[in-house]
Amino acid sequence: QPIGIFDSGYGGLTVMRDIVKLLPEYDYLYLGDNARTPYGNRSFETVYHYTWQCVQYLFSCNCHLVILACNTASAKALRTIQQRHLPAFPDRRVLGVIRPTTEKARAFTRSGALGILATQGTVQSESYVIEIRKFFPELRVYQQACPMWVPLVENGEHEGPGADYFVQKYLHELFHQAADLDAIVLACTHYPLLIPKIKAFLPKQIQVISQGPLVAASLKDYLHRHPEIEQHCSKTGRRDFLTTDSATLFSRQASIFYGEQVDAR
Ligand code: DGN
Repeated sequence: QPIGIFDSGYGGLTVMRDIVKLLPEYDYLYLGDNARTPYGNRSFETVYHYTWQCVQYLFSCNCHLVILACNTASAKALRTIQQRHLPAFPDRRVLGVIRPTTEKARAFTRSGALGILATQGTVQSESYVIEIRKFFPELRVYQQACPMWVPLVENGEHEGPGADYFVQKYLHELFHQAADLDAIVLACTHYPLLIPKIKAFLPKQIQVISQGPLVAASLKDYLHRHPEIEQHCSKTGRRDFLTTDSATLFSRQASIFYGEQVDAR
């Protein structure tokens, strides 16, 4: 009974990497919906429909706990899945990546101004703004969609000179909204791969927050607080990787995100 980790494609592997580092003893089953990626610009209905299909598949593989390691899916599908479907599955849970990030948001910033960089879909859903306001109404949240960053990473151009232009462009647009921003959250699974470029364009005092370690810490805490779910999570250290598209292609590309060789099925 592995812990299921779902993403629209490869990006969730950056989150899984941190989860596995912190909780290596558990078994994990990753599912990337590469055949239908990217989710970033798709409608609410489509993202919900695709995500629920994949969650059901992970349930059928005996996952009692599924992490939506995708911001777009967490923003557009998580709540509907939890409310509409989970009552029929009393011993299954689906968690996202937005709550583990937003509940820590106060610690990110001293000035009280926080930037959120994400896909168009995540930005339009306003999920980060709404969640942060719930916990920390005193924070000012500024969002910036970065639609070119996912394609740059997916095409292996994130370290090349072409990335400089778009990294600078979106950071410039974000800081144009509020000059006193002192922390930015990379609220999309792909963006940690752009960290060297992002940091190169920012003054040192600006904090750049990746979600992976936050999600991993939150999962550890969740498993501790929910023994009724934890007991269903097997611990043999196994990792399996599934994709809705070509396994060969997935295996070739995945190591960029996961940091080590992946053999997908
Ligand atoms: N995994 C998505 C996210 O975190 O928003 C990015 C990839 C995509 O589907 N656009």
